[in-house]
Amino acid sequence: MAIILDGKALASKMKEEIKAEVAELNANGVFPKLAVILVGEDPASQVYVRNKGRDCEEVGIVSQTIVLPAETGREDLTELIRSLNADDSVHGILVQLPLPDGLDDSEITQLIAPEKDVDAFSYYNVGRIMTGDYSFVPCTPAGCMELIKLSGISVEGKNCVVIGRSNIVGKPMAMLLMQANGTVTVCHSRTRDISGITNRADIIVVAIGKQGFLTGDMIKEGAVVIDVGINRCADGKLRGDCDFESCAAKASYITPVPGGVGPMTRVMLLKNTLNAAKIQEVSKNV
Ligand code: BQF
Repeated sequence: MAIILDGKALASKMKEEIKAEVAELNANGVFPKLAVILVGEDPASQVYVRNKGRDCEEVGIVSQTIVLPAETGREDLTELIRSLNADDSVHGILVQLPLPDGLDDSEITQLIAPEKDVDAFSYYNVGRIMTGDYSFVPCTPAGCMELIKLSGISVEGKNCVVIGRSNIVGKPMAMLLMQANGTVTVCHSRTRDISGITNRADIIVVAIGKQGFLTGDMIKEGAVVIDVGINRCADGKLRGDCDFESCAAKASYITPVPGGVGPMTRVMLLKNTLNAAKIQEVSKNV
């Protein structure tokens, strides 16, 4: 029976540390600030944005949420991001994705100044992740890595399998595991014989958005299962991409949904914002 990795508890411990660091910066006259832009009225996005504001408040990071109508044009959004880029009091800028129809997620994301890009989606920050020389990591893969490390799980030399190849999770996740000296295989919708690959994995990260995809018969005894999936089911409950019961019966460690990767993802945004503030304030003083 697997040990359940309590992301919620680890995240609140990390929050306390971040809170202390923010207080220290405050004492030196630095007030870390995050600007969050929400375009439109997608209910899930509204919840995520509200939570981001709350998280900031809890650790003493100043946050500003800017809500724009779904019909906002790219010119207006561009103008807003330009003004936030130029605003010295703002250290981090985040555009909540997905954007409504008519706005291109990746085009808009690229407008954020790299030093304020706390989601690390800009090409500059993606490139830095690729080379292993980075200050921001996309929040979800960063949260997974932190969860793995804080749980005392070693990646070095392990067979790591990432299921999913998105730019936001799968690809950067593979890079971070490689950085940590894992041997990494990335599986996706065209992969043949996924079971043959997952059955040899020591560490599996699932991020495909298919509820219950990874089942116990696909993993080996003692595997570590990190579940990134967030699927809202017909019964109103959140479930992950793995079939929890059958995987937990064989795994050594497993993350629950909710309460696993999600809370770690949230806290990594705070960490990236704190880092952004530190870096920008240092560069102001030289
Ligand atoms: C949990 C996100 C898809 C698209 C845009 C805790 C979150 C989720 C789950 C959360 C996500 C997913 C966020 C749990 C932020 C993660 O306990 O299981 C927290 O708030 N997330 C987002 O801002 O945009 C998304 C997923």
